Amino acid sequence: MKRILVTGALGQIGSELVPDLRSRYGADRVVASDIRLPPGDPDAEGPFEVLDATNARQVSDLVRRYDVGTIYHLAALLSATSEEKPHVAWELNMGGLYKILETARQARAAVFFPSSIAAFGPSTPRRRTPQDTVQRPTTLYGVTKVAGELLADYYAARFGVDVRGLRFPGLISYTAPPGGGTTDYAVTIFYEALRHGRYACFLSADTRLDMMYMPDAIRATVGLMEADPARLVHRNAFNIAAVNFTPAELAAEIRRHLPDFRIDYEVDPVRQRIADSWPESLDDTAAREEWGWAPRYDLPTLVADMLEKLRERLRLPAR
Ligand code: AKB
Repeated sequence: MKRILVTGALGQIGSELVPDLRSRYGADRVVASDIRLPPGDPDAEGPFEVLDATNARQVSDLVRRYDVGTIYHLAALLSATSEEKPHVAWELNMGGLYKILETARQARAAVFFPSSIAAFGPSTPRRRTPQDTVQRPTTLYGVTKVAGELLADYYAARFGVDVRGLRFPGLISYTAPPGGGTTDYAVTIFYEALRHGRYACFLSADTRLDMMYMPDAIRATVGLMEADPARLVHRNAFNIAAVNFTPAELAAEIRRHLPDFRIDYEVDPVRQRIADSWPESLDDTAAREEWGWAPRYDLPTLVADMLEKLRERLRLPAR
């Protein structure tokens, strides 16, 4: 049976997607890969390979060696790091995707590509942003996401590659720490609340954005890849939405569990500018109608679960 390859497996999504795929399809069928080795035994839970996704030879050798039929291509820089290192971001986010799509075309493999709310810009309708609308992002990360969506659709239409994508909102997880995103505040706030009882937020109190708990993001990813292709009108990439809040609203919900928690605001102008260029909320009707998307976590259940799981992970005493 064909195997599954995950690039960027040690990142925020990969850290939870790989175990989920292994429990669904079998540990040996899922090859995790990243630019670096994980700590400990890399093959403890299943096969692991060091892979530079921008190296076409490495990608095609690996796909051939493991007889890969599906690639979840997660290796990318996030928005804030992409603004710091635009050239690296272009190389990895676009160069990597191109190499993956080319390999997929030759190997007749399917591809999952994560797009983002960052694929929209200030001229996009800000509230309940439609599935098909203006996409003129003003961040390099956003430019790579729109270009990626278009390239993925091109490979589907021109070469018949089964490539599908999601426009992820900010993702919240207790497994992997955040890394270089604008929505990272919504993860760091939980660590700081539990450890120190206070947090200095780099976005302003009223910055409203869509967010999603990682278990929903993983279900969406697998749900889309398992969807009947005959029902898909869209491919790259679907709006998906789950939870919508501002830093002040998230802090208020955390305070229901930790009444002494305090939030201050030390706004970072770069990340604030990025967040202000993104939609406040997305309309995910197409995903609901075409493949049955529906989130399970709302703000209260997300916060309660996140605090409980993170407390265990950080080995903090239960309250
Ligand atoms: C980021 O903040 O860069 C990401 C995203 C919204 O794509 N979490």
